Amino acid sequence: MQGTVLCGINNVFTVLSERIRYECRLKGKTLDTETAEYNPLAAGDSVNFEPISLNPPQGLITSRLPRKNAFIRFNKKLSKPQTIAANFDILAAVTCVREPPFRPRFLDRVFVSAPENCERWLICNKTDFPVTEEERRRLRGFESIGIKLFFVSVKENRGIEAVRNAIDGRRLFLVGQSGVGKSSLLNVLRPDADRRVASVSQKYNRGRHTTNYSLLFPEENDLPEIIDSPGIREIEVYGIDPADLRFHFPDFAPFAERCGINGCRHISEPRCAVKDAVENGELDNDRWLSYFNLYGQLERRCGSGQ
Ligand SMILES: Nc1nc2c(ncn2[C@@H]2O[C@H](COP(=O)(O)OP(=O)(O)OP(=O)(O)O)[C@@H](O)[C@H]2O)c(=O)[nH]1
Ligand SMILES: [Mg+2]
Repeated sequence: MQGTVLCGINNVFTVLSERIRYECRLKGKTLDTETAEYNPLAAGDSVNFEPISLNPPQGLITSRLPRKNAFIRFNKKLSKPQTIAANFDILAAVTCVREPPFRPRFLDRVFVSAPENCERWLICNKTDFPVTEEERRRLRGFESIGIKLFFVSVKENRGIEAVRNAIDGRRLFLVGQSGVGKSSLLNVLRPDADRRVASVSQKYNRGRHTTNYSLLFPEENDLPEIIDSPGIREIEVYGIDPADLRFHFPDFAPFAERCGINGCRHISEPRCAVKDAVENGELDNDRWLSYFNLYGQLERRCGSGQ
């Protein structure tokens, strides 16, 4: 049988197939996937499985079907790639400007890690807090690289309808730092979800995030299909050659054409038009810093063979 992985906790996976939720384990110790991964299956994966009982519904997963896409980060602690979600149509980075503070460079890393074959959204929640001109400018910058921007407040129920309408029957994946309100947003889009939310100070006191595993809420009763994920503290990008990183910064392209050196890395080369654009304010210095930091990270990892 085929089914969809809703979640996986300690190698027990909930697989939905024909409206029945099966509690599944892997058949054998590991799945035959291409690379050494921390988790071979993530919320959103399609799998083949053998049902072993119906009461309660249980099964054994035999293989993973080819993925359309995935959101993968490099887990530094485990030294392995970790898949947060798979097979989604829209990746929505959720952010806010206060509680927790705005971290645009974190968002840069999310979008660099996003697969190409999905729509990209940026949802700025908690707009009941004032957004400064500087913050607004940085947020608008994402629009210029093809990201759809929403301003919402779950607390004041503002902007939610626009998000709901834009989903349009597709699978939405919510990702972002802890405390920005991913689960709160999910709860208003899917009142049946009833996911636990907690204040940032509560999270801090508990020393961990409120949501601790990715969970897919499948399409039901005309409600949108959504994957909620645990807050990510850091994103180390994965699977990008440092030389290709510049293609993930399309706002650099119009300037890069004028660089003095063919294949300029925009790091320390002379006559670099990207650096010039940063210096004369045509390009955001913070965007270049993101690029510079990521370049270093990728190069170090390349050098260490990971
Ligand atoms: N002021 C304000 N607070 C909000 C808003 N939306 C959510 N919150 C609060 O922000 C806190 C964190 O919300 P969560 O939904 O748990 O955040 P999360 O992104 O799911 O966090 P993790 O599960 O830890 O990744 C809660 O106290 C929410 O009530 C909003 O629009 N405005
Ligand atoms: Mg959450």
